[in-house]
Amino acid sequence: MCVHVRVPPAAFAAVVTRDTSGDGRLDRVEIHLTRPVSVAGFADSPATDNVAVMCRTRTSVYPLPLTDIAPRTPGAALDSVFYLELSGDVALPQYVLPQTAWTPTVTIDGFQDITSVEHASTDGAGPVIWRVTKTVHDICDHSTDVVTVMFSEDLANPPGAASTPDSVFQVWRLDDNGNWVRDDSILAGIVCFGKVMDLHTVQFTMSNNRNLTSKEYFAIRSGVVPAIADNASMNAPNVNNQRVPVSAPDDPAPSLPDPPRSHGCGAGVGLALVPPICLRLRPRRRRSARQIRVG
Ligand SMILES: [Ca+2]
Repeated sequence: MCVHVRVPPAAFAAVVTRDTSGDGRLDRVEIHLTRPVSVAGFADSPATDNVAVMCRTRTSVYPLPLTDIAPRTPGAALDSVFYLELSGDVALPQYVLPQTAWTPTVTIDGFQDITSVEHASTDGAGPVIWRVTKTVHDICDHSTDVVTVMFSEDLANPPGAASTPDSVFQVWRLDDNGNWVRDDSILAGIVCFGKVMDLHTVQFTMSNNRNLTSKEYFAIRSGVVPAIADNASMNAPNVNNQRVPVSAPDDPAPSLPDPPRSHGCGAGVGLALVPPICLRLRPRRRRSARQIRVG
């Protein structure tokens, strides 16, 4: 008598999101199975039609289309870890949203070797900077400029009074040849962050009187102490986390200044004196002796 024993399908041991490009959007979901399965049977291109990656936010449901399924070990006949590569099409509605906190569900149908039970992913994507905005209060006094930095997700410990901006951020600029040049010195001397707006938004004032422009780009320093990490899973930023240009308004027309404002974030910080009006006077040209008409 011949007895056939059917091996149960592999189940999900873990499903983890990735943002390998560091642009704040998910570009990979990594699935770990409880046992190796045939790479040829699962990772063939038609398989993408049978795999659904779906993210449900509070307001919408976003399908995340696949472009490829790849085994972790190139060339292997069997593997237990596969990369579901997600489309980075900018026309997708979710492209405009930060996704590093998303935890989509994965469903795989039509493969005897793999369970068809839906599985939620865990957050494996580190935070990135999503937006940097400079607010000008007095065009004659850059030390009153306020910089607001929004991250792509909540942080475990947003930088505050104990951190300096130049210890948290890198500042980059594109030179005339299109090459990146790093210059963190533009933040030197700013002693702390002035305000933590919420878990993903912080502010500081350009108390060093330097002029931050839209030519400067911010990125997160990787490996900073205290480390920047997301609140969900303590994921650190990628080394290649994206560089975001400062949104700085054009120089506004001269106007009456705001009332004096505080520059700092701790005890003992005084008020800045703001001049009542900003006038730039050009020296009067004196007439030379030749220009004096006689008679
Ligand atoms: Ca995250």
